[in-house]
Amino acid sequence: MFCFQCEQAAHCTACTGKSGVCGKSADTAAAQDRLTGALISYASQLIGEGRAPAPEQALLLMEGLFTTITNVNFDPQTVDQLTESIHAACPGIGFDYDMANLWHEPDEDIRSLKSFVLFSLRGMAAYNYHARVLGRIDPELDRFFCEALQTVGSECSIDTLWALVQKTGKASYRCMELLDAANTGAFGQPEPVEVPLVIEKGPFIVISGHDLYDMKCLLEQTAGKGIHVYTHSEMLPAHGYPELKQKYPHLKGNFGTAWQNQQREFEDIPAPILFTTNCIMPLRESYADRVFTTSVVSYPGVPHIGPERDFSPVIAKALELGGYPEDTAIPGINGGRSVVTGFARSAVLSHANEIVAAVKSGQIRHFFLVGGCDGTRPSRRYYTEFAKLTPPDTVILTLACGKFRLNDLDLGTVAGLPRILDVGQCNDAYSAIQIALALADAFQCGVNDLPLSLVLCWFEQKAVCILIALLALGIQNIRLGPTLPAFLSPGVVRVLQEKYNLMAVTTPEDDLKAILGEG
Ligand code: FSO
Ligand code: SF4
Repeated sequence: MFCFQCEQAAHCTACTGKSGVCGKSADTAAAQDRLTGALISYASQLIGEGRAPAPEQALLLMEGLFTTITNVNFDPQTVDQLTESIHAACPGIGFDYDMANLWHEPDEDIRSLKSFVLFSLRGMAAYNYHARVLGRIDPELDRFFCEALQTVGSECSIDTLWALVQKTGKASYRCMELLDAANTGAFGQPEPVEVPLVIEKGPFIVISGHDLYDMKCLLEQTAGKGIHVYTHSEMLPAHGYPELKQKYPHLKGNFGTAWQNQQREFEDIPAPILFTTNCIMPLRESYADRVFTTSVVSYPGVPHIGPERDFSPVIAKALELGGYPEDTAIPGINGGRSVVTGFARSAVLSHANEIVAAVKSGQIRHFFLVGGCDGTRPSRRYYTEFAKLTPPDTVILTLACGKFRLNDLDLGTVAGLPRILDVGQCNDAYSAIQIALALADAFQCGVNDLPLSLVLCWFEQKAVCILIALLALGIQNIRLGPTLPAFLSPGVVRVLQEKYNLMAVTTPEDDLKAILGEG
């Protein structure tokens, strides 16, 4: 197998053995390559027809790309079924693109740029899919996916690929915008909310992943059944949406922390766990009989809830297991009893005047965006340390599952606001960008001239598509860690450094001094 799409890539190079660091088998990796090859050929055929793909064709493309994201699908059979669906959808297809052409491309910069685009498309497809299930479709965007896939499968120059990187970044931003419109249109503008971390006694269900439509379906089907629902990892920001939180009082709180702690946190859990998207990890015996998947997630032997979203088996499992006999605080959340989320753009910008006044009067000196994906590498302690070291006259915006590195820190308030503001999921990077644009507008300067620094952590391909969007928007001076992507060649990194001053994180102390000009 060959895979280097995530931050865990073996030896910071690539996973090449019998299985990847994530637990993906060589069989699954081969099936995902076959699927991607079929998607490239399918997209090329659709582009050849000279029109945007029909909605059902675009949905198939999004499902296919989403399926290959890290920690989504561990089952080669279901991956192969998707490949067969693509073949059935375009019987005229001659042969599929061979991914070995990309992985073994002799020019490392070409391989790097094509991989950067392909992995971004995978992340973007996830956001596009979430928007799509809520009824938001952009045919131009669908057409772009086809164009970009076709280019990845074609011979082209470095200049063409750099231009494609820029276009992909813009399309990624558009995907996030579409999803923001879908989520806020369906569930309202998020509001700040304190989310309990204590699990109340009695039957409950834990729902993980990013899909708010799945969340709504589960809440509807569990209403009035004496079952409580708890979010896990990236589902935490669901509590901020009025149409979810206020309508369904049995949405009680949050269970656990970031994805990489799930095997420990789910040990002997007396409740079912529903994975709606990444990040599912290889299952441990103590909870393997109570895991369910839906949508694009698939794991061998795990019951899968189909597109009709009938969660009856999950509900039956919750009633059978019965939950905890008493209210229970789950170990691993540093003993905290609640966390706060819901500081998306509308909530933060409702304080825009106070924030601007506080910056002008010197009460707030600097803003940091510290967030992104969490992961297993011990060096990710950097982000907790960084947050702890930030001075009291600064504000930290955070988002995605990287927030669990810092969202239980008690950093107090500044100018009447909590010093840590949780903007939401990874896709809510869009919301963070809107906050930055509004501040730039208020100060009549560019985003790069604001007292704002981005200190990001990445893990999988949604973070890749956020990075490519930030670069396309011209955002400079991003600090990225804990390591730089293995798929970025030294030549590509050099250009990104020259053009955007993109840099790797160093130590919290040194980075903070450099940012605040205290070096
Ligand atoms: Fe985390 Fe996993 Fe949201 Fe990623 S849960 S690592 S960026 O999937 O998607 O932040
Ligand atoms: Fe390795 Fe990451 Fe690929 Fe898994 S997804 S095989 S850990 S590079």
